[in-house]
Amino acid sequence: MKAVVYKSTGSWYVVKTESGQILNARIKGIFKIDGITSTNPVAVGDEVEIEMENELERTAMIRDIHERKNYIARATPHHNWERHIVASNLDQLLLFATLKDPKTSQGFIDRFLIAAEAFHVPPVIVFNKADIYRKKELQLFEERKEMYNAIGYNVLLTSIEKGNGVDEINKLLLDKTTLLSGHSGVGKSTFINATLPQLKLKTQDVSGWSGKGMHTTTFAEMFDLPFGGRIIDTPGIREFGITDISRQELSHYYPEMREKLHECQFNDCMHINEPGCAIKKAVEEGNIAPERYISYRNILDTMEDKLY
Ligand SMILES: Nc1nc2c(ncn2[C@@H]2O[C@H](COP(=O)(O)OP(=O)(O)OP(=O)(O)O)[C@@H](O)[C@H]2O)c(=O)[nH]1
Ligand SMILES: [Mg+2]
Ligand SMILES: [Zn+2]
Repeated sequence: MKAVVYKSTGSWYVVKTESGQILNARIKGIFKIDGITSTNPVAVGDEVEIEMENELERTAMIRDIHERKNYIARATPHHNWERHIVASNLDQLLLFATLKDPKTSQGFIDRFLIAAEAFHVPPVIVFNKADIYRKKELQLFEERKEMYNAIGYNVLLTSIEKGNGVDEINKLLLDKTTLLSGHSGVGKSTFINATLPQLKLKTQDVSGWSGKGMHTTTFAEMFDLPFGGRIIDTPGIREFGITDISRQELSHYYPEMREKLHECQFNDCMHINEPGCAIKKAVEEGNIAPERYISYRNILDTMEDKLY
């Protein structure tokens, strides 16, 4: 029987069958998926073959996994930088960021965008908590929006708590499977509650950000949207470790660099200080945002430390 994985705790799963039945499922024995070594063999979004175990208790056994259309993986420090499949079979990524309480760094956003490019899943960036932004943060938002729009990324400003932007996001979610990600405390679960009030997902209490980095959501979980589509809530992440990208390839995942790479004098140019580098020239001439080039160099440096 075919089913889709809606929740994964690492040791058990919630799956939904084609007829809409919700079951608790486990994996039988050693489960190996060809070509992929990850800390979790089955992820949210996976289509699986199940076998009923106990009708009364609504339990099932996962027997097999169907080929993934795509997936998002990240490296985590908890597992010696081994890769962890966050979710699979996605149409889009929704990155929640904030410019205050907590502040999402540009480096974090860029790492996320690199993953989106590498896994071929289009991203949208949402800057939430607009209600607490002052002049400084609003100005920074405008700069970021302009920078990311120029290279093809959609950027929104929302205040989920005030109900601003919820409809706008929902329009983007229609009939798609969307992975929601971002730091802890940026309002991911608050957004899902705004769209699906009957869920009453746990969100950080106190009014806002305690600064302690407490994670409220602990497992990835997918929800059906009433208007069509699905959204996956995930636990907040501190950093997005990039997997399976070599230093040489990194610039391919910057869309604004990708289109100029072939103009570099050397085809193994790393765009650091090689002669005839088209990327450095574009930065100097104002055609590539200096902030993006700086993030490229910073990420390149961390890759030397084998953080990939
Ligand atoms: N000021 C303000 N606070 C918000 C807004 N949206 C959410 N919050 C608050 O931010 C805090 C964190 O929200 P959550 O939805 O729990 O954050 P999360 O991203 O799900 O966090 P994790 O589950 O830990 O990853 C809560 O106290 C929310 O009330 C907003 O637009 N403005
Ligand atoms: Mg949450
Ligand atoms: Zn170059």
